[in-house]
Amino acid sequence: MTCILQMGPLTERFQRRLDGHEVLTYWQGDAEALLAKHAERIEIMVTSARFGCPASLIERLPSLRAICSFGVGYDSIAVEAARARGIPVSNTPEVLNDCVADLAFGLIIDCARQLAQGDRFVREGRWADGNLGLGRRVSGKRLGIVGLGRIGEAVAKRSTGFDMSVRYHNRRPVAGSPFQYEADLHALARWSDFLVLTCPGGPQTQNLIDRAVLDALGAKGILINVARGSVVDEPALVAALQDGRLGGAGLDVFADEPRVPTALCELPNVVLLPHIGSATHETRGAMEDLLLDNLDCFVREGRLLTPV
Ligand code: 8YV
Repeated sequence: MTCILQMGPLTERFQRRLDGHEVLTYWQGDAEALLAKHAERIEIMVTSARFGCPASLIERLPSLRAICSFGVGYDSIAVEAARARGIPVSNTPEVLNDCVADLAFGLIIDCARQLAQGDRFVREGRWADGNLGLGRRVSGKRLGIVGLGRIGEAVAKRSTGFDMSVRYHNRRPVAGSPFQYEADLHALARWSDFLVLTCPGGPQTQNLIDRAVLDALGAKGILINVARGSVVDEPALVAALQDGRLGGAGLDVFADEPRVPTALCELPNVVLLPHIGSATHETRGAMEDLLLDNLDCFVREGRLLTPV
């Protein structure tokens, strides 16, 4: 029986599939007492992009052999500290690409065509008094992608149905990509009608989208963030939207989730979502399956299927 430390709740179905292991639930009850009693025996950690794992916790678990995470992003997990101890970390890549890309496109269309605004307009009984103002066309526009990885590629694929032209910014050009690489992020923002963020979070991309990038995107530009809140300088974003220097924003992620700045909630040209990029029955099920497959493989063979 493997001793597993689980950092936060997942579905009932997931918990049932852990039957047969000893599962310690970190989020329930007194975490300190739990560690004092069991820290020495914990072999595998189950966590997620949301619950994370700090280096200080890894240090306290002398028998830890693997970390299995739910989600593709691992910026909240101390991967370097784990690596220094020879502890592999798995994530759940690929299975969520389509749903996150679908949501990015949903935000593009919502921001440009005012779906959420129009819905509020009808529900609040304002239609009888006049029409909703005009939105912006989506088809044929310029789509800039920051981070042409697996999810960025899925966003680019969807753009073909909208006859959009696509350019991207990465640290390095992607070999064999049909899309035009833009080494200068500001130039990409100036060119783009929609700038979609699909890059990883963490120190390397912290506040990558700052005031200068937002100004380059401009008063007609729309920022879409399905990556991490940390990628955007959030106060600079609020100021750009308030001043009308940026046209709009569709945000699924925030700097300090689940807290969302009140100033953002007060702006009409912003669509706000509670971090639901991967949140469909199908995709969350596939993410759970991949986490459990990693865990089973590690217990049986001592290796992970999708190590980061
Ligand atoms: C999830 C995510 O919301 O995969 C990621 O990196 O941010 C999302 O899919 C997250 O993993 C849930 O904790």
